Amino acid sequence: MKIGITCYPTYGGSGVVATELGIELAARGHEVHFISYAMPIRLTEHHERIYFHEVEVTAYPLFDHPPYTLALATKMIEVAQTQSLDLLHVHYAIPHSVSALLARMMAAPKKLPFITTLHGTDITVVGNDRSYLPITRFSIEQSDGVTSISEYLRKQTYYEFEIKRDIEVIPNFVNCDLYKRSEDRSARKKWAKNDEPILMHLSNFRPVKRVTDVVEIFAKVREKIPAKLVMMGDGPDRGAAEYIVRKKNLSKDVFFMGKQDKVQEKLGLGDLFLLPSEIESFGLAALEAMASEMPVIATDVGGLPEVVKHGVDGYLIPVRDVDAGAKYALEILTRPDRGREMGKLARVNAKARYCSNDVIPLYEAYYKKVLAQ
Ligand code: GMT
Repeated sequence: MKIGITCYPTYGGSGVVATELGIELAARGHEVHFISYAMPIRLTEHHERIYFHEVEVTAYPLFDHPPYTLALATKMIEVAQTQSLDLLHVHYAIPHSVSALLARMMAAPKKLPFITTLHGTDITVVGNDRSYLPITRFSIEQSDGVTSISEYLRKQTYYEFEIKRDIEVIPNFVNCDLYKRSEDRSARKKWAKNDEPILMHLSNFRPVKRVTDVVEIFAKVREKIPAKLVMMGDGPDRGAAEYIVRKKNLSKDVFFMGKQDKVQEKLGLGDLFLLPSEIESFGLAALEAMASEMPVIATDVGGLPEVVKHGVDGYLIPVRDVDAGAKYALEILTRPDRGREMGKLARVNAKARYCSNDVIPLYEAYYKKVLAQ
């Protein structure tokens, strides 16, 4: 198939999922055309059958807000026609599904179906804003296919938008061959000279991720045992997290790595992953950590209970409850095996349900179903 994929190319879960999906589809012989305003951040290497088409938004003094949605629709139809695309697959409803809808209308009488994949904040935060709700609902209803990355998000979409149409749950996935525990344990020394336990966090540091809670949990752990914290990613709350680290005299124990590519190389070195988000429709970073054999402490919200099983491959805590987070972290890290058994189970569970080898065929089958409609 020839598939046009649109996503936010920046540091965020939906862009990561879209990019990994494109890479996996291309590896399975499909031709993939990314259409966005910049190269997706995880598209760092050359891949056969993957192409990138940049959307340029013309500036004009009259445009206080250059019309990206229209420029994207124009690029979509141009790529669809010149590359003979079979379908468009947009990730994150706003504004991508609106652009795809316009492109489909422009393509008529030729068929150009589009699928919208809902990721989370497009429904739970942005889409639910009254000003965006009607157009988001409309573009979801008009999509030829709609998928959601968790059961939670599917239910939430029905509830918030009162939508009647089918929504297929196709969960997020991880490449289990790429994401695994690192054999090179000496690489841990750059953070933990004396082989202290390493806690990790990976996100876009937006307020919803509660990165300050990550630091608070770590500080409580550090009061009891030697440990290190590796913070991967960047975003608005990094300053606040760094401030707490300095205030608590933890600068020697906490490493702010900034935005990372090849996160799998770092995740494979950790002992415990923290994801104390306010809301999370899935929690892709938790899944990547589990595949890397790290137990996960996450909040008991949204789609996270679908990914992390409390007491089995990690623990679920209430939002803001840093005491519970620290208690469970210490319970895991002071075990004689430092949580290795739990970490191994995390990988077993991740592999059982979320390996790309099993999930990508679900997308392929869904594409075929939509094309046959
Ligand atoms: O919150 C983010 O990381 C950004 C956001 C996005 O769309 O880029 O992430 C959402 O999509 C991810 C990939 O499907 C999910 O793993 C995240 O749980 C979801 N974020 C929220 O629901 C807050």
